[in-house]
Amino acid sequence: MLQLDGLKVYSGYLDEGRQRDLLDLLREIVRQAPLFTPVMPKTGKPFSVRMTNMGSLGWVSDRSGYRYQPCHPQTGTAWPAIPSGILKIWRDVAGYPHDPEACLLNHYRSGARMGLHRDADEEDVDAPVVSISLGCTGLFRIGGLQRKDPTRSFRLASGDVMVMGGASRLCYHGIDRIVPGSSTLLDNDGRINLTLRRVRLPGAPV
Ligand code: MD3
Ligand code: FE
Repeated sequence: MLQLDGLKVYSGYLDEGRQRDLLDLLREIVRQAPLFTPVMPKTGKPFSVRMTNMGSLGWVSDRSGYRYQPCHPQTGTAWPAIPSGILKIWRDVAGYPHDPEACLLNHYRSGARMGLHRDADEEDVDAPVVSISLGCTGLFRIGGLQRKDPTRSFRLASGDVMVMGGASRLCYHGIDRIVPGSSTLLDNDGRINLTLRRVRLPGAPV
């Protein structure tokens, strides 16, 4: 286990069988809430990553900005609930007494990446973010509280679970690239990352 500044990586947290079970569950989720391609605020430039969500709130990005909302931007229906098997992982590793409202599913195809950014759309920044990786390895990069701070990088492989708590919660981070051929769990060198998040402050009206 790697640990620095509230960041913990549980390498191989999910064995292959549990990775497959989780993937089966996610296929059903994507049938209910299809992947969409978010675009950058203002410019409308599409992300290379496609997304969907589970939970009472889901993260979206469009020309008007980034935000959490209760419904899918294309179907207009509520996001599917976060499956209990996924909530269990949060309860096991988050060390936080409230369940997440949001589970963002990021789907990377070969060549997809996620630029350096901070997760700053949540009110409850005392809660950690929990990430679950499936499929091809992602080259993850993390820096400091300022964009110019030095960064380090490491690999997130299928079945790895990462907890970003404490100071690391507000650090810049991104995915430089996907390592082709590193997993056969998903077709076509795909990678899925789930991020579980608290959005509202505990006790805030729903
Ligand atoms: C570090 N996702 O969805 S997960 C994101 O692999 C996001 O899809 C990446 O960054 C992915 O916002 C990285 C790991 C992760 C998630 C949240 C963090 C790392 C983080 C929040 C703060 C610091
Ligand atoms: Fe992020």
